[in-house]
Amino acid sequence: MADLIIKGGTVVNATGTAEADVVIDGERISALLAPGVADSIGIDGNASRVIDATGKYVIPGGIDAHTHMQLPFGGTQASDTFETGTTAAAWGGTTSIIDFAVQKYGERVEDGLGHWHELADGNCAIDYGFHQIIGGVDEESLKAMETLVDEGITSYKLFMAYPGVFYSDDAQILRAMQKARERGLLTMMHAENGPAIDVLAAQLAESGKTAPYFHGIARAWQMEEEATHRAIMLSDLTEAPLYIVHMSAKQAVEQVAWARDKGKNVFGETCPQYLYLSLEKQLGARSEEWGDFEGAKWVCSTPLRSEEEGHLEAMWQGLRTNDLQMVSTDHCPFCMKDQKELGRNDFRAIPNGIGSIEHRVDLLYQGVVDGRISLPRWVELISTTPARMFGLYGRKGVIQPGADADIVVYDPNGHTSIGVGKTHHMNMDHSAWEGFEIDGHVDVTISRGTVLVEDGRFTGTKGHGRFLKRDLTQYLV
Ligand code: DUC
Ligand code: ZN
Ligand code: ZN
Repeated sequence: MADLIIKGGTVVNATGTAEADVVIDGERISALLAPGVADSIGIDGNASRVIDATGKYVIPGGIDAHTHMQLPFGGTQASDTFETGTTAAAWGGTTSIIDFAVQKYGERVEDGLGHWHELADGNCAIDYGFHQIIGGVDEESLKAMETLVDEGITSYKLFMAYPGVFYSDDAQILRAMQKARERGLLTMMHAENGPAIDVLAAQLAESGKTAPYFHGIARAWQMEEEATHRAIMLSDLTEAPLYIVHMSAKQAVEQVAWARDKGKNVFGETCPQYLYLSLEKQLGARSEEWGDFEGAKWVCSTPLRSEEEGHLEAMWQGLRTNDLQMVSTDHCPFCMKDQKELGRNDFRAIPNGIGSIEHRVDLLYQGVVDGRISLPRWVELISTTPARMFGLYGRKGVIQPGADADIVVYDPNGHTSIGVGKTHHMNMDHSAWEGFEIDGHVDVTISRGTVLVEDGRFTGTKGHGRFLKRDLTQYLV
């Protein structure tokens, strides 16, 4: 009769909670039943499998809308492959990712996208979609943007940072936004003033300030606030909706709040590292093994910011007030050995990025335990809003009949220790989250009706994950 019933749990959607049994047929949810109904109509005895979720939350699988598997960066590439990264994601309760296909400067967009399919197709343990990085805005790439929607790619990313690598100037941004407005694409922006940052970074390095800590000093909050404001004004002019990625400065969030109060279609994303980790605590760290260089583990852009200056608190507040709508990881792992080490003598050569894909669902749940967000808001942040923002809602992001059976059984009485050493499944020789203790645990992860993780074992396979052709953002209609 049914293939799988998840029984006795509390179903949590973004709209609230309900005691219900979830019935799954094939890859989809077929029914939600009030407690006792499955028994009384006899589905229960006939189901191929019953998972007991008594005392646990049954939530839609996490959607991490900002990941960088195998991103070429700083003379190396992000250390997770699509296989290792999506396997780690499943361990942590994430059942879909949206990764960034890269068009490098001088490369055709179609070729960059084709390469990304070669890397991902057949290798993912969970479903995956792509945003498109446009690394060089010119006549050819503007033309290529016209067909992205047909490929199921409804969002693209520009960089106001990284001159000489991914950087776009204001004229290029304006032209890309005009094209995005025409085609319905959502513009995602890395909003930091790259040219000014590079001057500051060079001045610091030349005066002998080469430790990882100075990465955070060079990438001052003013650089994020200014770029965020400039992106908002260009979006306003072109009427192209705007999504600012990985926000960490409270002043930049104020810019987004200002734009939203004026009714503009501007959205903001932050990441777990900007909620929990700080410039003084992590980048000021010392260890016997790495000395001053320990801080390289936390070199990412935008940078970790000062807790004393109130940036971390402002991110939590933005999530409460909905001035920030999204929490993605910006998962971009690099090992210390041979990768972060490249910048041992100069922070400018440290590849930028932190690996968190396995921990996002847990880290946000800790926000519920700590009284910072509600249970439904947790689900909204980890799953429902990413689904709506990036054209997946209905299929993903909700537990309801007809939706894909992407489901996590989460134990609020369980515990997750992100201990020292290899207590995670990401392809990294360290963890940015070492020592974190979470008052909750991902017990079971299910993707389209297939159990990927249970009883502390991974039972999924690479190649299970399918490419997600996405609709236009559902946030504007
Ligand atoms: N920031 C990072 O930390 N890593 C990858 C690219 C980016 O913008
Ligand atoms: Zn970025
Ligand atoms: Zn990124």
